[in-house]
Amino acid sequence: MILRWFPDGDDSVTLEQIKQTPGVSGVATCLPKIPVGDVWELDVLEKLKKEINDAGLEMEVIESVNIHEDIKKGLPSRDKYINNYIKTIENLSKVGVKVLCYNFMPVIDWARSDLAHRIADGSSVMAYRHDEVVEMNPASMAEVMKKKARGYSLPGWEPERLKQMAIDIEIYKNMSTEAYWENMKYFLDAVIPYAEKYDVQMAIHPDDPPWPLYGLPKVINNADNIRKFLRLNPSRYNGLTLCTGSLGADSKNDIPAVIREFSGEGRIHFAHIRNLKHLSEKDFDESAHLSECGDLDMFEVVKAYQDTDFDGYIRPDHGRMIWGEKARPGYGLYDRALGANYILGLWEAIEKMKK
Ligand SMILES: [Mn+2]
Repeated sequence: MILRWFPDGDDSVTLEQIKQTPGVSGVATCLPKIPVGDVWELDVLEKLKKEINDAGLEMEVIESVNIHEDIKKGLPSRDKYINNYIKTIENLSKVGVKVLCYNFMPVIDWARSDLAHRIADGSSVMAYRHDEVVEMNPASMAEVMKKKARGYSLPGWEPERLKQMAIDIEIYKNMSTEAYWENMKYFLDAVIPYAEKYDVQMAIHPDDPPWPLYGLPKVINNADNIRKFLRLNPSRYNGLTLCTGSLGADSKNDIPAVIREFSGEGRIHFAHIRNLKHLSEKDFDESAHLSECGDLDMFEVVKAYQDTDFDGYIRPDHGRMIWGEKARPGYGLYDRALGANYILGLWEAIEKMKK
C-alpha cells in the first residue's frame, strides 16, 4: 500500500504523515519540473530516493513519466523522445523503481468540471458534468483547473503542455483512431524490451474520463480496448495501472470482472482504488472509498485482486477534502488515509476468511 506524493514542496502532505499512516510502506512520486520528453537524470533521482528513504518509505513506483506529444502524434522527432524515455527507464531501474505508471491520452490529461464540489456531508469532491465540459474548450478548462488547484501544480496540466494544446487538437482531429493505436504500438515495441532488460514494469493508466472529448481519441477505456492494448505487445512488462475510478466512470464497465481478467493474466502492476457516484450516464461525483458512498462494490474489487493473487502496488486514489484540510484537489491526507485503511481492512478480512 502506497500513497501518491509530490516532491519539492508541492504537496501539503509530508512524508512523515505518510509514514505514520498504518500499513503504508511507500509513495508513488514524480518529477513534474522536468519538461516532458527530457531524461530523468540519475543524480536527481538519487536525491529524491534518499529523501523518501530517509523518511522510512520506499520509492518503487513512479507516477508518471509523461509521454511527449510527438510520440503520440507519430512525428519523426519521436525517436529522440523514445530514446530519452528508455534512458529514464534505465535510471529509474538504478534507483530501484519497479513500476512506471504513465498514460497515453492526447493533449488533455484527466478532466473535471469542478475540483471542489460540495456534497451533502459538507465535504468537497472533484466532479464531472459532461455538458459543462463540452461547453468549455480545452484552454478554458485549463483555466478552470488552474484556478481551482489552490496554487498546486496539477499533474497532467503542466504549463508547457497547455501552450501547444490548440495546435495539437487540430492535428489529432485529422488522425484516425487506428493511426493513434499504431503510434502507441510503435512506442511500446521500442520501449518494452528495455523495460524487460531493466526490470521496470510499464503500467498504463486508463483514460479519464473514459469517453472521447473534443474529437480527441480515447483508447484505454474498456475491457475490449484494454485487451487490444495488451496484445499490441504481449510482454508482461506491458501492463496496466488499473484505476477503478477512471474506468468506473462508464457504468458499462464491470470493474471486478476487468480486474479478474487482467490481474489473472498478471498484467496489472499498480491498482488505483477509488469510488464514485453516478448522477447520470456521463455525470459523476467522486466519493469516499466506502462501498455505500459510491457505485462500486469495494468488497468485490478487493476480492477480485485477492482471488487472482495480486502482488503489485495499491494506492487509494483521489480522496474528498474533509476536516478543514487545505490540499491539492483529490490529494489531501485524511480521506486517502481513511481509504487506505478501509482497503487494508477489506484485504485482511477476505484473506483470513479464506483460511
Ligand atoms: Mn487513477
